[in-house]
Amino acid sequence: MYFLTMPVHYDHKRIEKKWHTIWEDQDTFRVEVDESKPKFYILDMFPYPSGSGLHVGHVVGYTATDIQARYLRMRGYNVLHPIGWDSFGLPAEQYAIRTGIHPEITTEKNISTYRCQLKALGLSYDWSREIKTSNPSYYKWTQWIFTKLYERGLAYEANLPINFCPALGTVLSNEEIEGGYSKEGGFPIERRLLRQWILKITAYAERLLEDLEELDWPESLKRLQINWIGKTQGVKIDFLEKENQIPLTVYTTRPETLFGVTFLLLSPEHSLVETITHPDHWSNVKAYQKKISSQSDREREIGLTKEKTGVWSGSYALHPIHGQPIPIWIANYVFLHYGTGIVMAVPAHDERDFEFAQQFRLPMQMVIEPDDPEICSFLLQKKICWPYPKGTLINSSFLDHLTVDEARETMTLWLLKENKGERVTYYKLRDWLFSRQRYWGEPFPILHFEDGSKRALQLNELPLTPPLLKEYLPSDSGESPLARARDWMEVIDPVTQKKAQRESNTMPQWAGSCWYYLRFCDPHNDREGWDPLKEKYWLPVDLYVGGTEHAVLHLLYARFWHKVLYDCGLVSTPEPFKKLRNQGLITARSYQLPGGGYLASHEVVAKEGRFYQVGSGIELRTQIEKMSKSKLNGITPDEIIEEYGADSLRLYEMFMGPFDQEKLWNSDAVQGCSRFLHRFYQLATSDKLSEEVTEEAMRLAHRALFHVEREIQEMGFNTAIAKLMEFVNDFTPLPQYPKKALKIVTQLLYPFAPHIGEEMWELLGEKGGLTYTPFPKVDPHYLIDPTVLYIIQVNGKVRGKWELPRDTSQEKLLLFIQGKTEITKHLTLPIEKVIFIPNKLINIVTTTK
Ligand code: ANZ
Repeated sequence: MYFLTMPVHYDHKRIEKKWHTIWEDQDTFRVEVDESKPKFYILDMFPYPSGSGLHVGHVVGYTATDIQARYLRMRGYNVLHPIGWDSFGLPAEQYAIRTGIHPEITTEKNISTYRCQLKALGLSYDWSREIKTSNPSYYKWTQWIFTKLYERGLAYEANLPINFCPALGTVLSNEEIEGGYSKEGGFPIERRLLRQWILKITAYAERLLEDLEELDWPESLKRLQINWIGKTQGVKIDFLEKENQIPLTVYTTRPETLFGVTFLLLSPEHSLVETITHPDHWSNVKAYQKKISSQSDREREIGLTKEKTGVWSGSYALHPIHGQPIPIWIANYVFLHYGTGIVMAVPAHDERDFEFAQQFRLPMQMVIEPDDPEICSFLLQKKICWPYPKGTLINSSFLDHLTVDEARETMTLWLLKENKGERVTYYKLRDWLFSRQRYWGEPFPILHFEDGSKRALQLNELPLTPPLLKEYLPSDSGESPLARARDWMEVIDPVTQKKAQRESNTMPQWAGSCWYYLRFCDPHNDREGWDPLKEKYWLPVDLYVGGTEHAVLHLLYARFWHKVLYDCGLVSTPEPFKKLRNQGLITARSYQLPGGGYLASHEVVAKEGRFYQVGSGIELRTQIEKMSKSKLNGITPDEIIEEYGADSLRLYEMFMGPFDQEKLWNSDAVQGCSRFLHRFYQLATSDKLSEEVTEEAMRLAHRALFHVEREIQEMGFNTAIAKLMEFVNDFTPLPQYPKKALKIVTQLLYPFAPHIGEEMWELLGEKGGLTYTPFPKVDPHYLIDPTVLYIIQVNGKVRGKWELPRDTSQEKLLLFIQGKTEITKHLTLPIEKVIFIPNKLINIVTTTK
């Protein structure tokens, strides 16, 4: 009996260490351009090496790409699978401010932690391509790309109202603030005017939109990008301020509602606010502007459904058609950077304007009548808004009786003819605020001369490294700490011999990640950012995997830079990332004491669905949320690897549920995966192993192959693993373990659990490792079922169902039936005819008497 033999212990520590050494010594995953092979470029969104190291949530994406990489190598692809570090960033600088320790030192320490963690997972990266964005040999090229943008007029300076955080001493982007406070540290934000570098991403709005179509990205993600770019087509209409005839141009997508305009709205930051405000109202308006200045546009946009605020300017504008005066207001829901920053308000047909009009008791004029008379009379009675662009025009002079669509076109043509309007396309996308007042970022390769002119540094002057500082705190004026290093800031330009000042701003963290996938093609090139031949071979990235937090900005910024490089003739594809997939979030339970303060899971006991502090017995509040260091609910891969090994961890991460969905972590469940690997390992060490092939074993192996391969291709990893488990269940009871069958399934296991995969391959008598062993091919013969379910009918009534050998003939079937009383009892009358459908059904028709 086979279970009498002692199971061989699956020693994950020994096996994983052994294979790490072999892979490292043999440089197994190192790749070079090889024109004889098809290429496949698999990229992870490279991490920011934070102080807390990796938690198991990060591992989901890394494991998925590793599975793909290992699978495709066996399929004969030349796979580029690199990793590096997005190593500029605010936390290291904040730490430097507190401790005086140079960010470089902190960053390097964090990187070694990350590197060890990733290596322990057995990820098949080509480590010879490791890069970090804060390395001068890397950011030399980030600076060089900036000079390309500058030369093309895509980088400019402007004084902009920005979100300034006095406590952090820096400008923050809209995404870095929440509710008027910085996300990092929770400090208050003010709006200030500062000289900034801005990148003209809006010049690429249309292409960024259009080219999305060709990409194999999740539809939801494309939609986010489409909305962010926010293309609209409408009309600009000229109004005049009554007193001084100051032109006020509004942007509308609904010109047909022009007769329904009852007031105009200006954005609080609009440059015309002061000019058009009546002097008696100026102090009111000014106070209002100050109040608004602490909120960012995006926040106001998100707060759209919330409170609408505003103030009257005391002035009027003249309606462009009938010339009646209409009041001009200032309102928080009008954005400076969208359209013209001035809106014609139509409260009867726009919900925002309706709410505003209600609040400030402003008049309403209905100009569209819904076609349903019931709704129409209801609206008239209740005096509420009809926001749908459907119905017939009323109260609108020459537009009366037209449908909304007809009226829109008629009004547009009228405005064009009268020279009172023009057609325009607008994008919600705004230019990219590209400078930060920080130390730990790429310095701008720019010299400012005394006469106001400037020059971008040439390639031979790069990299421009920042000065060594002792103090990293920005100055009170909001200027970057670099501005304090006078020796570094003030130079005689070697090219023009003129006195010059360096730029004290630095680039945002986004910069380095805009092009890192290009550097991976040729990471050690010191003459060029990348060799065009290597770029041509490797690009585009065939599969890009990362979290949804980068769904908009990183991807948009990287696509923008790529397109600029494409226009410069420096890259060969218009898009960088062909296929993209997002990993789902891993959540974990957090436990909080009633008075605040979190506990780690080992300090908690569970009883009947409730949770208590060990020792004290105090009941805890619990929540399922994103893993985080501060909530003590983060699990590190290290602790799981120590106990169960990397293969079990990898397998569990993939088995938890569909790759792109949110999943709840459960450390205890890793054990199940570990047990499964143990059982798998027993097969390869069993004395039932045989050189002979059995039909049954091959059938199980080929069926597993068929399903698992398909699932890998579809990123259906959890179902692939379920199939492997099914295989082990079905295979274990077999009397013999044909090696040939086991080898096939070992190759299937290898992408998921590569260490044990390699070890089993060796135990099965193979040499030379699995990485480049050709992947097995499905033999369709084994997919065909040897038995089929036959339905037996008598006179059209089902009397029985049996599993019988495939291709059983009619004669054999009738013979079989003769032995079954449950059928023969219905066959008392002579048989008239037999209807036989091979591999399906037999219907025996008898005479009626
Ligand atoms: C009159 C009108 C009547 C409008 C109506 C809408 C409905 P989308 O379609 O999202 O592009 N708008 C224009 N500029 C704005 C700004 N800077 N801040 C806030 N809102 C602004 O939105 C276009 C519509 O948003 C425009 O059409 C304008 O209101 C408003 F029944 O004009 B509409």
